[in-house]
Amino acid sequence: EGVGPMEYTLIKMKVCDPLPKVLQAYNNKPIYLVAATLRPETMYGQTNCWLRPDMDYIVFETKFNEIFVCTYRAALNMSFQKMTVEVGKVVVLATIKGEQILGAALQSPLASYSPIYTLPMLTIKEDKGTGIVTSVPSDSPDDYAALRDLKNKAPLREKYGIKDEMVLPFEPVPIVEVPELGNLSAVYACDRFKIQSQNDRDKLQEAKELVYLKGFYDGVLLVGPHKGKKVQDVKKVIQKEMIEAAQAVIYME
Ligand code: A2H
Repeated sequence: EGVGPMEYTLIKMKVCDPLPKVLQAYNNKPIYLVAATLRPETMYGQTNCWLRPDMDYIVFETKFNEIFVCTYRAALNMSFQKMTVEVGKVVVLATIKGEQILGAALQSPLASYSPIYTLPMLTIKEDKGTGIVTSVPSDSPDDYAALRDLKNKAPLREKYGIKDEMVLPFEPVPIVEVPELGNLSAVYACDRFKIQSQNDRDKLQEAKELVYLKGFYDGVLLVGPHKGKKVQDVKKVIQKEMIEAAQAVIYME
């Protein structure tokens, strides 16, 4: 972790009907799960959204009459970044557990799959980002390992009430070509470091470093209007396009 604030892109993932029970009271406004990412240019490859089943999330309203779901900690940061009506104040509409919104259908910006579903990831940290993570298994070893766990382990799906059709049809999408690592660099890295599951923390760390650095410096986009351009040249451009389309916002912590 560097010194000073870190800039994330918050991706607004719209909750579709039928709304989970705990969100039904807010159906007169658009409801978003907000995911913090460092890689806005990879949103073409989203296959699902990760939540931690045992973690608390809050439901609150932004100053633009939208409902956001994320950790209280992140909401408070957002309020200081002028995203709520009153700076530094979050009006908590509800506190919910991640497990209460597992299996929800979402529409997420730029994703080629629609809808995608909220699925459990047990390694999400409470003190980073929003506690909600968008999943790009083509380019993120953590996401690939966790998605593969759910695909391979029916009991894990059953434990959290996840239906097969929320997981099995979703395959990593080739979106960035990385020299030597190919067009599914996270899949390549998980194979090379022989990662068995999302709990292989040390090997996943090595895989992440390899994929993240090479992806940023040498990656070339394979899809969308910026196809053929280098990741480092389009990251900011794609972030700006999503912000202008009200699909994303900048978030610092
Ligand atoms: B990244 P950093 Cl394609 N707990 O987004 C665990 N992981 C979290 C998190 C939390 N509370 N909040 C965010 N993250 C993930 C895309 C991505 C990401 C790709 C490749 C690498 C990558 C799609 N998932 O991150 O410690 C989010 O996943 C590699 C580090 O602040 C976010 O960006 O550097 C990244 O970790 C932020 O982690």
